[in-house]
Amino acid sequence: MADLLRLLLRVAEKAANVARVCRQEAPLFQLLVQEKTGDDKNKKFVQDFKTLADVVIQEMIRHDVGAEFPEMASFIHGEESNKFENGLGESVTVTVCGTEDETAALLAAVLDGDRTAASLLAGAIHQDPASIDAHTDGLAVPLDPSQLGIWIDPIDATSQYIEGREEVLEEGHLFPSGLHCALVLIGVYLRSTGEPVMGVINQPFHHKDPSSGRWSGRHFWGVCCGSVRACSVARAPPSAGAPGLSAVLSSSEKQVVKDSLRSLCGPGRLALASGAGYKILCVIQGLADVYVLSEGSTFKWDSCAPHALLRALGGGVADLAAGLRSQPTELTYHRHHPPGDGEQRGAERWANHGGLVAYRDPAQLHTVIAALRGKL
Ligand code: 2IP
Ligand code: CA
Repeated sequence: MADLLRLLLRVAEKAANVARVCRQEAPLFQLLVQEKTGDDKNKKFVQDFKTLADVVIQEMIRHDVGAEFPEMASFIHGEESNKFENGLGESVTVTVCGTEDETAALLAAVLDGDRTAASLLAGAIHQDPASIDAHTDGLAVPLDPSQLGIWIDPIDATSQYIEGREEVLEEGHLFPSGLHCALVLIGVYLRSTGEPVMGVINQPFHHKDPSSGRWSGRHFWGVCCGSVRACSVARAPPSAGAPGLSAVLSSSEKQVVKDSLRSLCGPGRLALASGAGYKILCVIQGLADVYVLSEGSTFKWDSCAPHALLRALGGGVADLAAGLRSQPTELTYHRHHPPGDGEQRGAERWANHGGLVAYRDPAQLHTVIAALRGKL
């Protein structure tokens, strides 16, 4: 299944191209940042353009993976539904068609006849990505496609993607917000147990060429199944001689969690950052030791891909509430929560309800849980 990994790296790069094109091409960018208010909201297509871009990316991944691995086609999930209603009240199901022209015609129907925007978007979807140098040669992955399912987050950290603030990143440093927080996340899990076994993360906006103004991205991958543990990121060395651990949290985290972790971590070792995927990526890269979230505000599509990379590095993503109640258990991806509860509707069914702790070192997971026990 190293072929699946290479395919996912390629489709993630295509997704990153679509994300970049939507910001670089003026007709698409205008749609992306338009404020929907009052009358305008009713005149324009009902869902916003960002949702359409998400759906298009999600459908493109479904199309490409389904073509090569038909056994997986009905187990490829994401946040969005592909049913749209345009300004005329017509319902359109967005799919990726056989040709660029057909896809453009379909998108034009959703975009209320905006052919320029539809053609630009279709062009990006049907373009072959630049070849990816992923160093996966010799990797053997003992998995069968009929055992696997996929979670896609086409663009995580939407608000940062739309706001578009540009940062010049420095290697080894965490940057709390900006375009670099937007990530394409594709995670693969085992249908039987829900374990995440393969993950691909693409960061579309990593470096901006000062002369051309063009962005280039970078990617990360990991595989963890049976005895195979492989990751494009080297294991971060333990924070040598540092007094405590370091943590990254959402800026909207509860005060009691911020306070508890601030005293656990020591001065200057608690950061706030945007994007659930970006925060887990910070842990993967060793920019923070743990990411703690006490709310059920992330979803399976946010955590599946980066979780696979953390497992490949000897860490994981645990359910915080379960850990506080009894034992830490790893998040799983095959069932909605709570199983069989008819009251959980839509996206909420797929929330990581108990919050989470992402970690590289299991000892640090236990330290965090001990520090929060009795406080939430
Ligand atoms: C969001 C996004 C947010 C995050 C939230 C995710 O996904 O990553 O940034 O909140 O949990 O579900 P926070 O930044 O406070 O951690 P999306 O942008 O795809 O909706
Ligand atoms: Ca998300």
